[in-house]
Amino acid sequence: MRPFYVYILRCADGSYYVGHTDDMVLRMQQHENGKVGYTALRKPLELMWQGEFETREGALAFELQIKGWSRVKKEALMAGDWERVQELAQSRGKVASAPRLRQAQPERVGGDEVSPPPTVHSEPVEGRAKPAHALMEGVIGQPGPVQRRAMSKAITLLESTRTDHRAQADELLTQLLPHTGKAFRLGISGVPGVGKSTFIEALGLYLIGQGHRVAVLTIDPSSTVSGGSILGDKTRMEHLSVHEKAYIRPSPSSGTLGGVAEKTREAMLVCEAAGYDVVIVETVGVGQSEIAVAGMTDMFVLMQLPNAGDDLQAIKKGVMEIADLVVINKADIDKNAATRAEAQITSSLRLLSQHGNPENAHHNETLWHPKVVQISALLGQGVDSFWAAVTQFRQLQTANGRLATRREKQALAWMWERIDAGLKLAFRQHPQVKELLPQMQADVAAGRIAASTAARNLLLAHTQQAQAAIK
Ligand SMILES: Nc1nc2c(ncn2[C@@H]2O[C@H](COP(=O)(O)OP(=O)(O)OP(=O)(O)O)[C@@H](O)[C@H]2O)c(=O)[nH]1
Ligand SMILES: [Mg+2]
Repeated sequence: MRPFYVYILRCADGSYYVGHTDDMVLRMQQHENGKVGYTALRKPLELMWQGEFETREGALAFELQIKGWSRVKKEALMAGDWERVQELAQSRGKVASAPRLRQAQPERVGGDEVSPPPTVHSEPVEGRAKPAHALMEGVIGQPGPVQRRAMSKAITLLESTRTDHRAQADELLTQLLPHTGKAFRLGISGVPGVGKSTFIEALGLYLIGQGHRVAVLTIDPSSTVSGGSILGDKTRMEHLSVHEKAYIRPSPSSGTLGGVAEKTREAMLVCEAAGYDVVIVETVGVGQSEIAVAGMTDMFVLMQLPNAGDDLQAIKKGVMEIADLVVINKADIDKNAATRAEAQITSSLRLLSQHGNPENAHHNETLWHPKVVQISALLGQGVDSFWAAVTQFRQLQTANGRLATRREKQALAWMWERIDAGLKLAFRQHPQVKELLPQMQADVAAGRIAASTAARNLLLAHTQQAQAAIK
């Protein structure tokens, strides 16, 4: 008999949605399409937890139970911290009743207490975070469910905005760092619908077939506002997402692009430490997210549709300049158009490299010259030639030292980016600045004071206090 699932989704308004189903994939699609009722604000963003049950009645009973739980208790369940769930149940004088589970139940701890439901897939939120060292050991340990769980917990810790979590997160990063750096970091971008997810599914499965372990992370600029297509991507990469050698993590869904990019970089380190040797960072081709992805990967791939004009868009936005490889997808629809696009883009790239980088003007065998390949992600055609080009890029850039230089520059740029962001935050939170800011803003808006004068006044308020503290 088919199992039944109880699941928890995190919604755009910060609330949790609890539901049950006997078909997770279908249900996630329904959620994404809005077929299972939501308000605009309650749009579900991420599957946080799911448990498997023998019967519908069992699932329903457990679903009802969870629905009555406090947020803290739900989060303890998502964190897999069953002891805490029980503690919370007991502190309210109640004990959760035991669901009938499909899998063998762990031994009971005592009298009336319940055993935890088996967690098939759990991505905990802020629960009681494990000490950094234990998480690190889990991440660098044997591949399998235990490692996967440690990875999810580690990434959740890194994503947390709580200051006490941040200290642990930094400790974790420092411990993970010696185990990172061995993977190849591949950035993939393109307009919505170009076929990124379809391609990553085909590529991921191809790479797994070659013995690689593949991690996929996404930067979704729309998710910083509305939640984006997070559930969609997880379910669309249907075969890859369930493969034991693949790890797919959707975009963190809050904050600015800078914040999201920061979390993705850190998640990338977790995946590398866990031994994933190809890390793919996907982003939808709108706005600045491409630049962010190119700034954290070894190679940046731009996906294009085989219609003319599309490449002009990319040139206008300056994306073509940063592409190391351009992929023309959907070549199966119109082979001639794809070939025309290939010729056009090849010549655009040649022009760009001549104008942009004098070093590239003469063909130099030790340097990489951006290439164009045609593929059909849907039919899985061209994946091998794509990977051959990636391999060639990697070999060349390793031999000429550019890969190492690129990573060094990225690490330093990342440091400065964080310093800038940190200073800005500290500035805004500064009591004197906070006090002065509304007046200054009003004065600038009304034209009573020059913007630069207001800025100087505010900066002065900030530094004077800092200096007073030193004295
Ligand atoms: N004919 C054809 N269709 C394709 C190909 N690749 C993708 N598609 C189809 O194009 C549509 C969009 O593909 P996705 O992989 O979801 O595109 P995406 O770039 O991930 O889109 P977003 O996540 O919305 O940014 C789907 O219906 C795919 O089946 C291809 O090579 N040939
Ligand atoms: Mg997609």
